[in-house]
Amino acid sequence: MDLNNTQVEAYQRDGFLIVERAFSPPEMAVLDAAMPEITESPHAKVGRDPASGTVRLSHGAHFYSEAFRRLSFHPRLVRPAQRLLGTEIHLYQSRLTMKAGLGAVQASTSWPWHQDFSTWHMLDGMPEPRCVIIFIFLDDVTASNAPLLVIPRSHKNGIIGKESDAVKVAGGAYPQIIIQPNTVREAADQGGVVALMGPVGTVAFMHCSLVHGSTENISPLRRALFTVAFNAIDNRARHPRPEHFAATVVESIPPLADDCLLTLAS
Ligand SMILES: O=C(O)CCC(=O)C(=O)O
Repeated sequence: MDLNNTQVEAYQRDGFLIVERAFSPPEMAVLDAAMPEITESPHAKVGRDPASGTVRLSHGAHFYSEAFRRLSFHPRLVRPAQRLLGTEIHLYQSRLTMKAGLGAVQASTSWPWHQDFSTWHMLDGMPEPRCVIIFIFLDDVTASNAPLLVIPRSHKNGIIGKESDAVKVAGGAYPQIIIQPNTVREAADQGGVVALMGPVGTVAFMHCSLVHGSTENISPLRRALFTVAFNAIDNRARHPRPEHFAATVVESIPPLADDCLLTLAS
């Protein structure tokens, strides 16, 4: 999958781009079958919601799940990321964020407004916001099941949160710089708010400085996103956290075939 000039311009202008059905139903079935490798593996770095016990966040599945390794290095993700960043890239991080549905009253699967780059800059020493984040929709994402919300064009304002506003998120997994309400309002006055929605197999490309967040999923419909973050190869983190959070070994991407998910099934 190659992006055309209009798509690249839209990404550069808005800070995000949605490509519907980038992966076919048989490919998504391979990934769905592999989900327990993340949610039930004793080796997975899983963050559970303390109140409900449901899996909320898990980093680094590309290290131990063959299906998610193939997804993470899939040419339909790697080639567009190379084009958007205009350089060679490495895989910085992969993660699953899941909202199991029927959000328990005390549980929270919401994500406050934030920028991923500010966290990576603070915790890992990523020098510049030259990283593209790609969400692969493991479920249909609709207005019902708490889609990711983004503020278009907010990637152009640099880091707009303060380190003193960092709070632990996802059941205490790591600190994240939260953007204060007035700042969110100012950004949304300029760019509005857009929900990233689409059928299973859709992918959304997002600039690592784009302001985003999401609400609790009280619907009975699961909403799981697998996320890969590709970083420019010359933008390596100066003091990365452990490998499942931030690549400590910066390696070029192995070439995989376009049908690599289907061949795993057979
Ligand atoms: O899954 C979500 O709704 C939000 C996840 C998120 O904000 C992130 O991965 O940075």
